[in-house]
Amino acid sequence: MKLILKPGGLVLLAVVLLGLTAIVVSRFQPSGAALAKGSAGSTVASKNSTATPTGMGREVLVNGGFESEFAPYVGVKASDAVDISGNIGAGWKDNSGWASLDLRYDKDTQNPHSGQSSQKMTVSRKRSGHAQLTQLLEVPAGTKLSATVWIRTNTTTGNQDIDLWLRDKDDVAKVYGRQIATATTQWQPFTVSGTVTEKTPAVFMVLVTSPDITVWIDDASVKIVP
Ligand SMILES: [Ca+2]
Repeated sequence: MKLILKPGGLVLLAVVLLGLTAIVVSRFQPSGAALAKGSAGSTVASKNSTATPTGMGREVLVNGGFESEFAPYVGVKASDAVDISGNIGAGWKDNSGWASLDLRYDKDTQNPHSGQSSQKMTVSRKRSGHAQLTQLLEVPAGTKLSATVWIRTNTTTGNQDIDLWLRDKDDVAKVYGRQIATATTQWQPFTVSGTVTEKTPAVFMVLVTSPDITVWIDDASVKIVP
């Protein structure tokens, strides 16, 4: 009797294993896909950072230097009023699909702050909303974060059209930190810090609020601090 059932048992075991594998894959995919948008390297880095949840001084951003591959913009556009195109650094994601503006992302190699490249954002014809470059931060509630990012613009005088945010991914009212960056044509570092209070992922956001501006971003960093 046992000999007759054995092949059936093996088939059942295989089905169960396949089912478990499907569940594990489906659970990991959303955060990985949201972070990487087609970059396998960033997905792996994201999982690695999740595997070590604590550690003072640990870098939680992926590809802050914009030296990894750039990938074509892929996102949901809420209406025809938004036109987003170009290439975004691996690990980063646009969140401007709900706005009414023209926005182009480019890999820039002319004048990076360090390395070989920086992220260029060109905003034009903005009528509502903001251009938003974001990256999810997989850290537990209670984590204090300190963010730094180097920014320059095409404007000759300092402007206040760039907003740095640390906030909850879903709840726009849960703002952990905010700093307005007065950027110029020269590379300058800007910082923002805050403590994560929610269990949902946090997000680091560079908001470009000007209706007509070009911004370059490089050497971003978000670290866990005491
Ligand atoms: Ca760089």
